[in-house]
Amino acid sequence: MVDLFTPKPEHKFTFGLWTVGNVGRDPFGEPVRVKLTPVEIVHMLAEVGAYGVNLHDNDLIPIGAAPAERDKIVEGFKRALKDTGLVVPMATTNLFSDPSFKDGAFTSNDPRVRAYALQKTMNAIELGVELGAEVYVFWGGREGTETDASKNPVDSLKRFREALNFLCAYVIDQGFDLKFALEAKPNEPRGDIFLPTTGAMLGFIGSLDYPEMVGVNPEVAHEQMAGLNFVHHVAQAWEAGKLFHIDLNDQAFGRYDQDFRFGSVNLKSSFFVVKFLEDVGYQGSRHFDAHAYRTEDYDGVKAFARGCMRTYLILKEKAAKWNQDPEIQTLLAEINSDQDHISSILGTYNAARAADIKARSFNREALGKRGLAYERLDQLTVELLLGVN
Ligand code: GCO
Ligand code: MN
Ligand code: MN
Repeated sequence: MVDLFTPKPEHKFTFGLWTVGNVGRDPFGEPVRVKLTPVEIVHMLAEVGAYGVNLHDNDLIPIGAAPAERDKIVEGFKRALKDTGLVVPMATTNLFSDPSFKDGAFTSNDPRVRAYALQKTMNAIELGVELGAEVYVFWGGREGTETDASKNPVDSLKRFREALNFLCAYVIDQGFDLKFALEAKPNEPRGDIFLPTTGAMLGFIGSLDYPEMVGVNPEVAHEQMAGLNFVHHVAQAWEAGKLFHIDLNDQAFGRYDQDFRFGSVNLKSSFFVVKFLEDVGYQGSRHFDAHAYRTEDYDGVKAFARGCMRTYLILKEKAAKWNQDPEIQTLLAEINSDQDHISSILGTYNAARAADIKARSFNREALGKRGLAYERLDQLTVELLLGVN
């Protein structure tokens, strides 16, 4: 059935090879689905209406593959992209699966591991650029500790900074048109991961040699694992001009890293994410970093992928409705009204303005008594989401 919410490439939905390709292994159980080839995944994504496919180097090329094998795989993959019209907007490095990275990559105490991580990343950057990627994600899954006896956190930050500076300079030296996006996560697979939130990453970017090249890739589940408000993190990243990419999925607070279908757990917060991205005119791809329940076969995986995208499109329509709803808009106008034109005396400091503000008298009691009607506003939002109005 084709309807208003049928995903199409123009919607710019992307999935990682590792997402729809997830075979359902977990710490307690073996795979439940056969492994699809990257070419099969590309065809599946085209069938469900995605725009692009993102990848880690080793999602496509087995670690340790000989150059000839690499080239053959890339050639076949490029053919699949051409046949389906899918693009590769983002690429990244797997710096977490191989045992050599068990204590981190760029923050490992062992300089040999740090050098190997640089080598692997430079090769993976070349692969990403060859496939057309414009954004390169850094998710430091193993950059952390179980015990703080093991690593000096200050040295670790210095090492991470040194690696990013090195790789930025490499990209510039190669003449690649590539931006970096740092993805924070508080824990899993490490006990604690350094720079655990998007806010921490934003602060860190200011300390880099090429801060203009580096932004963030916030993920719904990661901020929620930390018990934080995802929309606020996305907003801060956007306001800083740093929202280079986004990982959409869902997650119950306080649980393990669930990677559920977008919108499957926290509908209202998913709504505000979509509304934010659409309202500000975010132009990047809408990437889903999630996977199907372990109960599913490949029909279930397609249902999962379609579900992520349909929910996004439905919430996008709800956001447009919210923006046009007369009752909601009346309430918003009241909330944002500028009684007594006080906003004219706010703004940048100057001595006259400070004197003006000091001289005013404010009716503190009346300010405290004023009801703000956020209950009504929220209920209207909920009813709109429930399809009642
Ligand atoms: C996770 C992360 C990863 C990264 C991916 C791209 O929790 O495992 O979200 O899926 O996003 O490695 O860098
Ligand atoms: Mn994740
Ligand atoms: Mn992610």
